[in-house]
Amino acid sequence: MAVEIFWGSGSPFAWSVMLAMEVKGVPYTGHLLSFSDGDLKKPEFLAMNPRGKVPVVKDGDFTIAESNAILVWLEAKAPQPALFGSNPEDTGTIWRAVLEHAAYFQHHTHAISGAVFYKKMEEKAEEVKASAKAVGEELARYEAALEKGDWLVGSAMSAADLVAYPHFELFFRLAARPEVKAFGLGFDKGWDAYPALSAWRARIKALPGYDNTYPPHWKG
Ligand SMILES: N[C@@H](CCC(=O)N[C@@H](CS)C(=O)NCC(=O)O)C(=O)O
Repeated sequence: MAVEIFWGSGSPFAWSVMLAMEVKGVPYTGHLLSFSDGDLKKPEFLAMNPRGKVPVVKDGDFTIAESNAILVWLEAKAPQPALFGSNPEDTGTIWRAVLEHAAYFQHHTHAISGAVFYKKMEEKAEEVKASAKAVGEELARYEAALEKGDWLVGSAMSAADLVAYPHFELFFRLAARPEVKAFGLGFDKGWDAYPALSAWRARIKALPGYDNTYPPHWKG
């Protein structure tokens, strides 16, 4: 039986997992859930993940939530191509990049996206500006890293790339909204302000199966 993925359109965490499935060539059946219809809070979903968050993966009787945990499970199930390195040094460095992204990038973009989606930009202006500054500093780090190599860690694509990429797409999409531009957070040029990141983005977009993972509600 194919692996089942419960996901939501535009969830960067679910997108990372789906990209990893595609890259590893693991067949999966997707179950697209609706945030607005409350699918993630229905008893049958909460039985799989009491936190009511996507992604969740089911493989027969085994169920697992948390995107990074899913990636590690997937790596053990389908080791090639390796996403967590093939020697101790690469594995440690990839994990460092994955954890740094969670610790220093995601919660800042989360603060900004929360303010945008809940229309609280004015109310949370200080927090939004502080987070935008932190995001800018982190993007400069990523740009510098990608000026030195094609991938975030070492010479091959890894979990570090697949974890970070969807969050960048989501952030630049948010930054392009008129109400965010009006706030003058400094990201009006979007990806174009980051040539090395843009070249990396093109490499990710060229991955096999990429189109199957693109958020459907962003299309067209
Ligand atoms: N740490 C979790 C984060 C998952 C997460 O926050 N998912 C969001 C979508 S991007 C979600 O399901 N939110 C629904 C909610 O919190 O009600 C992971 O890595 O999987």
